[in-house]
Amino acid sequence: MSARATAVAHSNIALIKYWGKADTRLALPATSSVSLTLDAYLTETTVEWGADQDSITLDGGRIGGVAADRVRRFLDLVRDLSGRRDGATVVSRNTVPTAAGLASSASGFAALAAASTAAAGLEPTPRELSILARKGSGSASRSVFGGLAVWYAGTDDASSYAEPLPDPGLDLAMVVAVVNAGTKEISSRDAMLLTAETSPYYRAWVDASRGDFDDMLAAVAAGDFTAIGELAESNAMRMHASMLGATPPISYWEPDSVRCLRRVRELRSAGVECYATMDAGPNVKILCRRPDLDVIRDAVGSLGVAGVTTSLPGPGVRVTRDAS
Ligand code: 2P0
Repeated sequence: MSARATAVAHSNIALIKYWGKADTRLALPATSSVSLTLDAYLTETTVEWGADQDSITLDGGRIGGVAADRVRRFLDLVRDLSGRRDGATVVSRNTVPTAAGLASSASGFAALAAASTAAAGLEPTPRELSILARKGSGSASRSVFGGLAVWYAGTDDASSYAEPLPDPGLDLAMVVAVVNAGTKEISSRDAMLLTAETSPYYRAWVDASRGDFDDMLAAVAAGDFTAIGELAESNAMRMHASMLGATPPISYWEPDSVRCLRRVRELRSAGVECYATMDAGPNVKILCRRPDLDVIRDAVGSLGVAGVTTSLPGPGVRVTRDAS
């Protein structure tokens, strides 16, 4: 049987953020989160078992160091599940700028989870795949699913998984203002740890985000776009506030980030309903409804930022090829 498979996964942007772990060893988050999977950014990964040792190629270049160790440790999990003892050749291609706060690890580990298990002859359920992807990168648990997804924090390995959140015809869309697609100075993994260990605002973040999560589920169920947007924006600002309280302080913001946030407020004042969210990077993601995509893209584009991308909700992870 072929020991090779290719999978495609899309990135996701959290509307209620994951920022901090309850259990580092098990990769359990401190809080539950909600996200929107985007069609604009994806990772395609091919895994072939049967090598002497693991090798990892990303966007045409062999990777080593910490990034390769992280992939190897993930492949160890798949070896444990499948009983394989051989190495894997991993070839991955990103349309997401890697490590720029555009959720490259989310699409990356979701695609790796699907390709590596399919290539090993495993047939995980979507929930099992979400649990596995979580151990590569927390946000990857959500990229297993398309559209809106909810990741329950859980209390142990089996109860920390994502699943689709029914969308009552919200017609959601997102404009991504790329302020800087370069690699960030501090990884989200290190930044959330530093925040949890040193910020006096971390506990407040956890408490507030738990309330935001419950309110977001209610807002989605009610199809209330205004409540969804207001919650997403305030939850993101609260996450960044918790980082500013760390020692040393963490700030991913750049001047153009602030200009984009201001433009979002101006658009709202002008009657275009849209809301901003930011992750572990300077880029600003603007949640809106599909008919407003073009006017928002033009309004943000006129600021002269590095790039503007529009996106509709994207699909869940899928295995696209398994023949060798
Ligand atoms: C999120 N982020 O919910 C939050 C908001 C960044 C800001 O999930 O350590 O790369 O691999 O579990 O998933 C980024 O964190 O961290 C992230 P690990 P991950 O999308």
